[in-house]
Amino acid sequence: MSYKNYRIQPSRELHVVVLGAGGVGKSCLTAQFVHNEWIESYDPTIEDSYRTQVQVDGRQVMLEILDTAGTEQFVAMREMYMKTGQGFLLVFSITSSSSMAELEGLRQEIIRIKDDENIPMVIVGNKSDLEETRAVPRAKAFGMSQRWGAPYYETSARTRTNVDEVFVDLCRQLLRKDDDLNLGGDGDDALKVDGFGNIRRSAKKRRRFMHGDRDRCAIL
Ligand SMILES: Nc1nc2c(ncn2[C@@H]2O[C@H](COP(=O)(O)OP(=O)(O)O)[C@@H](O)[C@H]2O)c(=O)[nH]1
Ligand SMILES: [Mg+2]
Repeated sequence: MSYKNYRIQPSRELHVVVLGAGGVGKSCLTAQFVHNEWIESYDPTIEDSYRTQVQVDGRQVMLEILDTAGTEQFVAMREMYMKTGQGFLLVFSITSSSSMAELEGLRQEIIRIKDDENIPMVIVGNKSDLEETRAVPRAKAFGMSQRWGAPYYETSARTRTNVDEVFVDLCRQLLRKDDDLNLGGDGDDALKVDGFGNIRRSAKKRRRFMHGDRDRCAIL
């Protein structure tokens, strides 16, 4: 074996959290992604985490996915998973405007808890197979995507449309953030890791990162 071309590709572990109102399809999306199966009816109170290997741009990552159920008895528990989570899928159903409105509060909470405006996120409009009962116009979701600088996908857990794409996009954002850390400079551009393994970016770098992010537009 030639050592010249041998590169160590450490397996990274990424923690993502699936958030959104009850009934939008968080568990169905997670089951489709992790197990490749459609489950018609999920216990709405089950909150569980899943580990799965994912290949992202030729890199192997171990993804830990927390499928939340909004059943936390203590605010502290919710804060804990928001702290540990490195990236978030914010899911609503295209058949429910209120489920989209709920994402605003969740995003604010994530930003507050992590004290970072640039947490990797993907906005997911699920149940795209139910076009005939759509309640959220695409333009409205696009608007939110632009405002938040987060990509928007419409998915169907039922038909498996865009299911892999949303998880892979989130992993890609996390890897990019991780690469930034490894390349990290010093002084004003320094990146710091807090006690939870989350990356903190200096104000200068944060601004640059945000502007770079404008290129990421909504994808369907
Ligand atoms: N038509 C359709 N129904 C879905 C889809 N995803 C979930 N559902 C249904 O929506 C309901 C709630 O799904 P679930 O994953 O339990 O929602 P959760 O509370 O967000 O975890 C179930 O009856 C699912 O069958 C989808 O993409 N299309
Ligand atoms: Mg569920």
